[in-house]
Amino acid sequence: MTKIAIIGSEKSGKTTLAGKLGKKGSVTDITMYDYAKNDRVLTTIDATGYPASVKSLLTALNLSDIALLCIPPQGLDPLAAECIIALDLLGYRHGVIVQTKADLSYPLAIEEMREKLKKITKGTALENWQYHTVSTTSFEGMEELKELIFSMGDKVDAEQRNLDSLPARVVIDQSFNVTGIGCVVLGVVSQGTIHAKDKLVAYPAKKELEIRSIQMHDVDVKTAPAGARVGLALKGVQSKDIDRGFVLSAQEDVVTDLTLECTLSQLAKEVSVGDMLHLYVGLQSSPVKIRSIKQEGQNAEKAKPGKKYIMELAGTKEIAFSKNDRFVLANLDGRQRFVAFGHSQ
Ligand SMILES: Nc1nc2c(ncn2[C@@H]2O[C@H](COP(=O)(O)OP(=O)(O)O)[C@@H](O)[C@H]2O)c(=O)[nH]1
Ligand SMILES: [Mg+2]
Repeated sequence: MTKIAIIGSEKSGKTTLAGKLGKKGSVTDITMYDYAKNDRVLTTIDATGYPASVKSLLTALNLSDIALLCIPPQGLDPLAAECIIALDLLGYRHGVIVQTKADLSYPLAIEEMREKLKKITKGTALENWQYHTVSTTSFEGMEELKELIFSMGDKVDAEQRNLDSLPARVVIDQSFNVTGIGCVVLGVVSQGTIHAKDKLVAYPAKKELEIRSIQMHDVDVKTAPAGARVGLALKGVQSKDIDRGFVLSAQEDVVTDLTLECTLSQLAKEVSVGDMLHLYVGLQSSPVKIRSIKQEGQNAEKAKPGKKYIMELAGTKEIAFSKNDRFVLANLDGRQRFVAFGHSQ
């Protein structure tokens, strides 16, 4: 089961490409496309709410294992650069830089663009990503792109087998009520293995529940491994108790204020004590105010690009997380909105 996010700047050909990789399904601020044939199951997520919403971008990336970053012949613009910064802050491991609309370019220009992109992404999480050229008009490179996605998907699947024995966590992206069944949620098993009849808790609300049944791509299954996109019928909760971003797990930390060890992006603007930022973890977000900034034990007024700090953040809503989760901070008023990544102290 392979899950990919298609991201990039406006008019880079993302939605057209997503439409060629599967059948259009649910639409919120992300749009899902499904494909299933023989053993191959592919979910493609188009971050349709981006660039208006950075949350849409982070949601698509968090629900996926592989990112396709689309760059059209016009090249990199500030939004594509913002996507690269987001991928770097997330430490996003698997992806392809897709040079789109090949029919509007020519081989030498495509090659030059590739060399330029390699320079720009040097030292970032995208440093070793593969490049691929496609056109959804002439279909050049489309079959090869699918093969590339599936071979990367096999690699991701093999890696995810190392997560199967961890405590189960399911990240929820949709919750609704089905007549005669009750609360049904859709989400991704981010680690561990879930089974029908498992008793878990929905965080951050701390609602106890039982998994009544599990579906993977509309097929009933008894268990689902790490990486699976699942539909779960739940006992003990109502759909209104569960929102996008909730985590089903045996144990999570729940806080509104927290202290993060943060590393600012080289390409972020400095931030100051008292600034309002947005905090993201998994599919959750909360506005936060910077209460204090410390560098090597000393109080500081400002945090500067490329440097590491301990920041105390005062939030406005409860968020659930586990020890190794990666947080992202953004300044929604900025031109380039991503600021930092961090881990809880
Ligand atoms: N010539 C050409 N046009 C394309 C290609 N892919 C997309 N387009 C066009 O580019 C425009 C933007 O595409 P869209 O998929 O909506 O881009 P998005 O904003 O990134 O989702 C539309 O008019 C598409 O028809 C392509 O491979 N070749
Ligand atoms: Mg689009």
